[in-house]
Amino acid sequence: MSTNGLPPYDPQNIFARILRGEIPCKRAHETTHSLAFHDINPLAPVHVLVIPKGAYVSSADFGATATPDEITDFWRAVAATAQLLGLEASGYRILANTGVDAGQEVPHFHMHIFGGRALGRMVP
Ligand code: IU
Repeated sequence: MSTNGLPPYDPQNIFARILRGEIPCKRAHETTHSLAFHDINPLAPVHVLVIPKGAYVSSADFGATATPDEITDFWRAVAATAQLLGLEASGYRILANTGVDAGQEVPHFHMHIFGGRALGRMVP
C-alpha cells in the first residue's frame, strides 16, 4: 500500500498519542471507530479534525485498507460532527491532505472540517 511518499505508520505520531490519551485534545465528537477534535491552530471559526481510531497513514491508506464498518463510521462521524457544531444550515468544507505533495504534516489520516463563515473558492 502506497503511503503517498510518507514513511510507514508511526505509532508515536501526535494523533496516535491523542487517541491513547497521552496528549489532551478538545473533543467534539466520538464514535466507535472515530474521534473528532478541534484543531490546535484553527484556520476558520470552526476547524475540527476527524480521525479514525485505527492506524492509517493517509486517506488513500484508509480507503484501501480500512474495514467497511470503519469507513461507514468515519463518514457518519464527519457528518455528525458538522451537525453538532452547527454547520449544517450554511455548509462547510472537508479536506484531507494526502501525502507529501499535499503537505500532510501528521501521518495519521485526518479529515479537516472548516466552517463558520463563507470560505470562498477552493484553491490548490
Ligand atoms: P495536515 O493536513 O497534516 O497539514 O494538518 C495537520 C493539522 O493538525 C494542522 O491543521 C495542525 O494545526 C493540526 N494539529 C493539531 O490540531 N494538534 C497538534 O498537536 C498538531 C497539529 I502537531
